[in-house]
Amino acid sequence: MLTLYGVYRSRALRPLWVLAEAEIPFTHVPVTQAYRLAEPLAATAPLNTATPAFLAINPIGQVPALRDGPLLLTESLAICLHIARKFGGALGPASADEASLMENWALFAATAIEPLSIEILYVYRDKLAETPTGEGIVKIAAQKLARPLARLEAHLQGRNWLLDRFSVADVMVEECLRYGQPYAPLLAPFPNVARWMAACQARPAFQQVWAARNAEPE
Ligand SMILES: N[C@@H](CCC(=O)N[C@@H](CS)C(=O)NCC(=O)O)C(=O)O
Repeated sequence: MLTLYGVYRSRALRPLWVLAEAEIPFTHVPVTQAYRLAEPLAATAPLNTATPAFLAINPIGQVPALRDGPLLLTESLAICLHIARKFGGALGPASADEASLMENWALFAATAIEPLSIEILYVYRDKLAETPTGEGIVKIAAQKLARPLARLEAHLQGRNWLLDRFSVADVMVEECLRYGQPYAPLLAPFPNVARWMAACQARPAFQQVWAARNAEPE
């Protein structure tokens, strides 16, 4: 049985979505980020990323983590790839080349998208979007995202999904790009990307994990 550590309001949402897509049974341990703990959240989160019990699982003290028998993984996108490859049927690769393609999209998401989109997320999370500093950070991040987004836009021309079907590649790239969505103008020049994001987020499994996320305390 798989055990996934991490609340829905974290990068654990990525593997939780993959698990929901493929209806894979698993044990969920909702570990909360220690930095988010303040009353009343603390009362509902006895296990958090700073507790010794969790640090024994992931010494970096971050979620998600996945245990699959003797295997322990602590990177969200590696966890997504592992679940999809081993248990995910068509969500995972059907050939060695597809496995390479999915890894390519994982690294694109982690290196070209997430470091910039998360800058946008932090500005909105910290309610700085209306300040000159916040506006500056968002505009620069959006400018830098234009290049990877143009690449994504061209790839999605005439395609519904990143591969020839919905797969873990879509989950990984969508989830990394979602952090930039609070800045509405971000996707305006990229209609294929906007259409694909909407299609990803309309999937019943995404809706299911998103509802679970929204049911958690902020
Ligand atoms: N590279 C890691 C980053 C994980 C990460 O930053 N997790 C955050 C939650 S989304 C966390 O656990 N933060 C708690 C902390 O850093 O103390 C991954 O993608 O799995």
